[in-house]
Amino acid sequence: MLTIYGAYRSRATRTYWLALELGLDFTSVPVLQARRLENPLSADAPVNTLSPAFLKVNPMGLIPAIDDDGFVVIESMAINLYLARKHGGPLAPATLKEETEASMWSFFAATALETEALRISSTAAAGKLEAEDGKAEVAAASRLLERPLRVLDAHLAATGFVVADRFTVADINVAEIVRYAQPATALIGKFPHVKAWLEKVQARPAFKTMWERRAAEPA
Ligand SMILES: N[C@@H](CCC(=O)N[C@@H](CS)C(=O)NCC(=O)O)C(=O)O
Repeated sequence: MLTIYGAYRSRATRTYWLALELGLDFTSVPVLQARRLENPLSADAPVNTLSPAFLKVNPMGLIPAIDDDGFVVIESMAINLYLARKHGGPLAPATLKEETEASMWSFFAATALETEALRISSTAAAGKLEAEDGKAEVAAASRLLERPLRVLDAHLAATGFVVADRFTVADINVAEIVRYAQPATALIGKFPHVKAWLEKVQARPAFKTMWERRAAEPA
């Protein structure tokens, strides 16, 4: 049995989206980010990233984490690459080169895009996109995202997908990071292939199911 520890309002979305695409039978154990709670260690606090029971699963205190029949994996990119490889099918890399490209673009997204993209999503979540300090924050993050997004845009121009010419786990891993920058519409508008690809992958039924579940969680 596959258990996913996480919350739909967290990086666990990428794992939930993949699990839904693969049609996996999984149990979701809700684990909230400790920073959302006033007193995460109080006896009546919901299970969170600082709860002793969860720290036994992931001593880093971060979500997502999975337990697949006793095999525990942390780090969202590794989790997704593992699940895709295990379950195969068109979402999984089919060759060593595809597997390497899937890893390459996943690491690219996690290292070249995620930090700055999260600055944009945090600004949007704080309702500050129109405030002066929010605009400055988005402008600074956008400047740093231009180069990697230009590289991704040029890459997507070839097939419209991150790896090969079909939708794979790599699209999920990269799209769920680029999504954090989506509130910066002027930035995303500069990259037509990125914009079209995001619209295409976010129209998938599994994404929509994940998104509805996310919306059902308290903000
Ligand atoms: N590199 C890790 C990062 C995981 C991470 O930072 N998760 C956040 C939620 S999005 C978390 O658990 N934060 C703990 C907290 O805020 O208490 C991954 O991709 O899995």
